[in-house]
Amino acid sequence: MDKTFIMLKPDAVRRKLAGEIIGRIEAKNLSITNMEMGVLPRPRAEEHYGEHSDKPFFGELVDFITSGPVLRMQVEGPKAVEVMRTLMGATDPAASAPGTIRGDLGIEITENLIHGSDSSLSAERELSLFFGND
Ligand code: IDP
Ligand code: MG
Repeated sequence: MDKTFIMLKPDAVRRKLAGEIIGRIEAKNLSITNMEMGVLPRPRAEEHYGEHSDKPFFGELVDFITSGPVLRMQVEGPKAVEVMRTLMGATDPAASAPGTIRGDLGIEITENLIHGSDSSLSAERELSLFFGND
């Protein structure tokens, strides 16, 4: 079984879409094997998004991701990383395909509802950062 790190962003929680999104993950027959809710401390958010620290949108991204509670999950299943990226859709919800979480539920690039690890290596790093395992 593969594992990935998924985080429902503050817009998803604020808009009460957590149930809708979790429903899609479960309907795909992936398993949620750890879950935690809370506001990310800023240093933790900056570490999580460290790869983007030199991008012009970094400050906005960290402001947004710390703006309210997020729901963090460990999700397991065959090809969990790739399957979740497919369910999520492209980064910009304005361009994500209909049928995907971002394509169906979002329209702005910052408020794109969900984070999912982009590789097994990122998944290990992110699961270790948030849940202390890999
Ligand atoms: P991903 O979430 O699909 O993996 P990344 O390129 O890793 O996309 O970017 C991380 C997050 O940064 C995105 O989910 C999005 O919220 C935000 N982001 C990415 N590109 C832009 C941009 O051009 N402007 C504003 N925010 C952006
Ligand atoms: Mg990414």
